[in-house]
Amino acid sequence: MSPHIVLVNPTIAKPRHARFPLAVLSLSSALAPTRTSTIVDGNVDRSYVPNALQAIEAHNTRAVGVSVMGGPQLVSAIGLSKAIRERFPSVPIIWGGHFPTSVPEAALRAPYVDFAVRAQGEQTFGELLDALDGGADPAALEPIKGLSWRAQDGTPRHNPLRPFSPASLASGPAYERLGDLRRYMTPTYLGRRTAAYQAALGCRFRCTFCGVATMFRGRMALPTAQRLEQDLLFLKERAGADALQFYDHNFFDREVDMVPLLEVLARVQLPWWCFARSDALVNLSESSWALVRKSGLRMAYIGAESPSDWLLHDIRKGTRSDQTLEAVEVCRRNGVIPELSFMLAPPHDPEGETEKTFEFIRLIKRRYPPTEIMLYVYTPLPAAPGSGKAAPRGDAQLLDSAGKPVAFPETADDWARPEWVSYWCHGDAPWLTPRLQQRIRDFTTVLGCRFPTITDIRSPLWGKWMLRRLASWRYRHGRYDRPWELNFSRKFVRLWDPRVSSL
Ligand code: B12
Ligand code: SF4
Repeated sequence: MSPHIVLVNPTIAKPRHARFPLAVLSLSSALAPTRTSTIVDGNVDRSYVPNALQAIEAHNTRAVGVSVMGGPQLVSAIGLSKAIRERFPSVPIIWGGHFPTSVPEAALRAPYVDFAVRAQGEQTFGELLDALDGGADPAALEPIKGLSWRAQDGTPRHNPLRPFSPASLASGPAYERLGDLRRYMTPTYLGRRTAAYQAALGCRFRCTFCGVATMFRGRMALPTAQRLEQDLLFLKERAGADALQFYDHNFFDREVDMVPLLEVLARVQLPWWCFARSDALVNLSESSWALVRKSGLRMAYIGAESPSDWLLHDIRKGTRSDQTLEAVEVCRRNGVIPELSFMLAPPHDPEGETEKTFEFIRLIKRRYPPTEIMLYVYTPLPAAPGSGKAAPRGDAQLLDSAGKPVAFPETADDWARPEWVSYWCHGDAPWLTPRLQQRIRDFTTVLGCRFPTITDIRSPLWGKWMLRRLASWRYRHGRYDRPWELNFSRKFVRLWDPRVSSL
């Protein structure tokens, strides 16, 4: 048996929002049966740093794999990796996930990261561990596709990307590796025990702003209906799930391929939530919608992004604003709540586009008030090495609010600074003036109080009712500025922010 591997999912969410850590679960399954591994999950285990150190010590550990998304998880991953480096200087630390996939060079500049795995990790990780068994000779590292590493003189090397692989679809997640599954199925507005599940891999679109396009480069694969049914029945009958949150980047793919999967969902009968594109929903036939209704789809998260067709075209979204409106209408007719996400303040005209988006949202709310709205700031990331991702228009000349060129951080520690954590979370960008930041905050407050999200199951009903009443005159008259009374009241009624913790 080869030496042991410790896999860590650093904290990104509160325990009550923890979901199955699918990345480390998938890696752990891919390593078996030739390697043993321990999973340490910082979302359910607040002592995950000492516990990871203990796991390294308890076994003959060959390496530690750390899953890293930019934003708050990067901050957790840095703390963990520094602690490991200090205590076990010779144990290799391998980062994988969206952060090293998008900015591998920044990861490799950190003295506490030895290797960065870009995009899908299962095979690259296995090959890297084999190379480490043999002493990590550069000749053994060079052919490993998807790997970024440091040459002996310290220069970063980015091996070519690995082609897309549907291999991980062959078997279901090895949930037994997670111990008590109830920790991962917490109450949401969908049910008392909501399970996270990913059916398909990847996405066939290549929107320029999206981390998924960087990871999958326009490729996707669906599971078989049999595999889906097996997994969902396990979750429902053995694990006790009573609702499902699909993590598929874009659930509704080509209709002909989706029908067998929708039939499974209609049989399994669990209320569900998913990501979807407006064009796919608008083009779905009546018979498929009948299956969707039967299966219990409650909400579809749709990347509406912008009301401006030129911008949608520019970011290669492939949808139009009229399709957003049509999708809202078709969801309404079929009893599904559309959850629309918008990207505010694109650098070409931050104020103008933001105001236009606010008006579009008002139009949508008039047509179908239950529509949920998620507001983000447009924050394109630098193009990843070898991703072939087109740079967003004007990316090369991104200017901050003072007219100076925007310089992206060059190290992991710099990406962990609060302003860049906020950038990764789509919360702020250097080209936003303080005035525009305030305007976005104010609109978000008024809108969120006027239409408290249905996903918020913890705030008391009286509190939501009070905020709705307080906010209604502001919303009606478009008086968003300085909603001090709402900010004050929200100290007592803490509304849920699904942008931070999802459902
Ligand atoms: C679950 C999830 C969350 C959960 C995290 C829960 C957890 N990790 O336990 C929550 C809700 C907390 C979350 C938050 C955020 N998320 Co999030 N999230 C997801 C989601 C829906 C699923 C991730 C997942 O489990 N995928 C399934 C696994 C199997 O795939 P994977 O993680 O990519 O792992 C593979 C590879 O990345 C790699 N890999 C991963 N880790 C490792 C480790 C090693 C050692 C190796 C070798 C390889 C490796 O191998 C894996 C298998 O092939 C994705 C979208 C998606 N469908 O992927 C977005 C996504 C990852 N999130 C994203 C973002 C931006 C965020 C936020 C930072 C910002 C935001 N506002 O959304 C927030 C942070 C909010 C805050 N303020 O705190 C983006 C990332 C884009 C990018 N370029 O970074 C995504 C892609 C959504 C999107 N379409 O934009 N998120
Ligand atoms: S369709 Fe959605 S998931 Fe796919 S690349 Fe575009 S934004 Fe990303």
